Amino acid sequence: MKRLLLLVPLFAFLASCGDGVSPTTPPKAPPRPPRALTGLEPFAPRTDIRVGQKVGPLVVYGTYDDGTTGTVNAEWTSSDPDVVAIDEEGFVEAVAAGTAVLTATFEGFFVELEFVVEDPIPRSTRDRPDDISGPQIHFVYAVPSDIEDRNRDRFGEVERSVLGIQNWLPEETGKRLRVDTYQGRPDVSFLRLPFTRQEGDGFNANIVFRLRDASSRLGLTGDKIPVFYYEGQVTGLCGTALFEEGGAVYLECSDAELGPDEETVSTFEVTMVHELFHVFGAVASCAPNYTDLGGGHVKDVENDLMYVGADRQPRGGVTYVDVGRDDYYGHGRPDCNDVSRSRFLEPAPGVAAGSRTVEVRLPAGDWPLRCELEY
Ligand SMILES: [Ca+2]
Ligand SMILES: [Ca+2]
Ligand SMILES: [Zn+2]
Repeated sequence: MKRLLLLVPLFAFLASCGDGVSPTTPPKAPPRPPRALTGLEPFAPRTDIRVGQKVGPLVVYGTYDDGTTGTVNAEWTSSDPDVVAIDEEGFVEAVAAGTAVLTATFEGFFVELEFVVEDPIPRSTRDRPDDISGPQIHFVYAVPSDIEDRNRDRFGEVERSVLGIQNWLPEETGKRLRVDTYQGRPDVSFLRLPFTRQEGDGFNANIVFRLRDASSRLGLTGDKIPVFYYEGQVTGLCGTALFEEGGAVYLECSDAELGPDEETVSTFEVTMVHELFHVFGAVASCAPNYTDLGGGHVKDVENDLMYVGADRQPRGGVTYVDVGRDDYYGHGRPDCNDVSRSRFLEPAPGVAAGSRTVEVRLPAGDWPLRCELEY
């Protein structure tokens, strides 16, 4: 009895769905899926990495026939896990120098990414022999005593940041920094600091004095100014400069990538140039658009490199060096500081000011920055 009751509705259901059971009921079209997968697009933060470096997570976007995209839960495999390994969360680790192809598969589609792994750049904790004589800017990767060393010197982030600056600045000005180099590459120093991240935060803008003092361990020789990428935060500030003595950029100020590549500058590169211009004496009170807010900026155009960082606004993109060439760069007045005369700049061969190939990728909200100039 029970059995029969159960079977009857089930049979009725099957019959109504069956093909041709009743000639008066046309066969039902199968439900159309809302969209069909047409391909996969992979994303990696970068594919040129160095031994010991971890990047990720890798992400795979599905592309669909209705023009939409969405992340999919693809499966990754490495052609050579002894060169590039990938974990369950999609994080890639460079194991040894070489190349490896990572393949993502999902629902019958696959897509590949080739990774190139190089050995890390040798670390240096001392000023190495100089390629050039005279005034130079010396870049330092500085890490508080209690903070994880993220190897930004060894993994090439600082070097790419410097090269990005050296490509961008000439397009704006025709000049580049006189950078301390060793065997043709930026002579970047690593500096483990004698204070903690929290102590560093407590120093506020005065941290730049502490950084300068700590850099005595690098044994800098000659007419060099140390500038620091600092692995920590100074609440409310992205950078600080000390006239003729040093400058610092605080890496917790933004989520932007340090040294994305040599043809792109982002928050940290533009901020570093801003601080360097303070180091070189900008902006002097004789500038027509001068404001003493933050220790000497301009107040006329918010796209200006030296625009006062009084308010964070959701801007981004192009940044100009001294709009109108009247305040701090290239005005030529003998009685007012002109950064174009700085001994730390030199003509960049073969680059015309005004040409633009380097992309300025400032995330919205990262500019104007907050900065203080110390004396
Ligand atoms: Ca050197
Ligand atoms: Ca101006
Ligand atoms: Zn400033």
